[in-house]
This record gives sequence, C-alpha cells and structure tokens, in this order.
Amino acid sequence: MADRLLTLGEEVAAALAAGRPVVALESTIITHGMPFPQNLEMAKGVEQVVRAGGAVPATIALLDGRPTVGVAGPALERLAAAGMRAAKASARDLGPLTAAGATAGTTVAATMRLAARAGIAVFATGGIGGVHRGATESFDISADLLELARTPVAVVCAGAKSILDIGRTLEVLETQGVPVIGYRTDDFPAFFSRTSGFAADHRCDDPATLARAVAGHWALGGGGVVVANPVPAADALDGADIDRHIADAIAAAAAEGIGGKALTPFLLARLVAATGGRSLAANIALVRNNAALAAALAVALAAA
Ligand code: PSU
Ligand code: MN
Repeated sequence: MADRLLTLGEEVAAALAAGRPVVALESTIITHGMPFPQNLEMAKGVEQVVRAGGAVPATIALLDGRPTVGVAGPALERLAAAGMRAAKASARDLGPLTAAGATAGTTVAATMRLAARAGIAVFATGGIGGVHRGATESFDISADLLELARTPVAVVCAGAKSILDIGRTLEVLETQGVPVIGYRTDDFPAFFSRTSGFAADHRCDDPATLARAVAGHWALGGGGVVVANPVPAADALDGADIDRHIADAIAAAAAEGIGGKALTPFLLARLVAATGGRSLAANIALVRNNAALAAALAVALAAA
C-alpha cells in the first residue's frame, strides 16, 4: 500500500512488495560523520556490499522535506556534497524539518523510525549514539537509545565509540529492554577496537540463529535490537592511541562550549582530523562489515 508521507525508491518499493530482503542505511554518517568525498564513496560502497549479500539497500534521508527511503544516484551525491550544510535529523526533528522543506541526514533514531514505517526490519550503521561521558551533569543521552526501546528494527553496529560512556550506554539499553547481541563475540565492541571491557549480554554465531533471536524478540512484543559486530581484526586501531585523541576532542568541546546535537558531529570531526586517514579507513571497513552482516540477517529473516 502506498504511504503518502514516504517517498520510496522504485527498487525498494518492489522488493518490499515482494517480501525480498531490504537493509536500511542511515545518512547522518554521510552528512555529519565523514568528510566529502570519502562519505560518498563509503555510501556507494556499502550499498554494493548489501547487494552482494543478496539484499536491496535503502539509504534513508530527508530530501527537500520528503522522508525518502532509497536515496540513490544524483540525490545521494547532493546529500554527500552538502555534508554539514544539511541538517541533522533525529526522530524528534522529522516533523519540523519536513514542514520546513529541509534536506537532512537522518540519525540512527530517525532512520529506525522511517525504516519501520516503510516495513524494513534490518538496518546497518557504524556506531550508535549513547550516553555521553559526563552525562551525570549534562544529561546528554542520545535519542537513539530511546528509539531502540520502542521501534522494532535490528541495528547492526560495531558497538559505540568511546567518545561515549559505554558502561552507562549499556545500562540504559538494559533499562529500556533492548537486547544487545554480540555477533561471534562475548564482548561489546568499542567501534575502533573489538572489545570495550564490557560484556554483550547474548551471543549468536551465525545469521540463522541471529534471525531467530531477533524474530523471537519481536514475536513477544519487543522493540529494537542492537547487533554488536566487532570491527574486523585487520582494521582495528590501537585503543590507547584513540583514547588519547578522544580525550583531546572532549576537552576541546568543553572549551568551545559545544553541546546538544552539535556535540557528536564535533567529536567525530575532531577524531578524523586528529588520526588522519587511519580512523576513517577503519570506520569505512567496519560499516562495510556491518552491511554484510545486515544483508545476511535480512536474507535469513526473509527465509524464515
Ligand atoms: N557515532 C559514530 N558515527 C556517527 C554517529 C554516531 O561513530 O556517524 C551519528 C549517528 O547518526 C548517530 C548520531 O545516530 O551520530 C547520534 O547523534 P546524537 O549523539 O546527537 O544523538
Ligand atoms: Mn545528544
């Protein structure tokens, strides 16, 4: 059935109508997470990985006020070139930005909301938002965690960057009833590194088992699921080195009075600048790795 609020790409609409596997992809990682032109190469490359895995990619964004599921071609190029000149839309921003006719990258929270509305249950990204360090004072907790509580979409990620307080992020996910499933790992990964020192509460070792775990959560009325897929060992970065750059970035944010929705993009940009190409290469590698697993999960769910 047509949804007059959503613009669906032709290929995505056909796949959904036929019950074929589809993987949602977010776009704040394109506009606010990586510099141009690497962001565009990443976005196109990740779509190819999803296709190679037997699923149809659906990049989601707000284009001139239209919530769009299946951004491709020149529209994807415009979005990537706009970068931080585009807005950053979390779930609460969708109504106002739609009314304003804005173009925006959608965060994990906003992408989940639009994916669920389109009927897409699997979503690949790099890292989720979470509880920021110092949140006991700032109250800065990403809306990603609250959307995960309520919206039945499986989010395949490489854990959370340690710009965040990972322990408190996991506590909020537990409170909100969000399962955290390690893929072929007992540890919750820390984005650039395969371990964070915190455990993932469940583990699955193959896509079919993962699909049963996720489908079971939904069958019993659950919302979002975090599938934590560690960065490939060959692409992982040295934890101590990254932590030093993260500490510097957080100090710079405090000195410049950066907060609210500007904080995460500020920290990400500082990290890219401080580590040069290395962190960007690792970031791209782990997103591709997540896209491959998301495709396998979508295929397994469609076959079930
Ligand atoms: N973490 C990353 N890369 C990203 C983001 C987070 O390592 O690109 C983006 C995602 O789009 C995520 C958003 O949903 O930042 C979270 O922003 P906030 O903390 O303002 O909720
Ligand atoms: Mn925030």
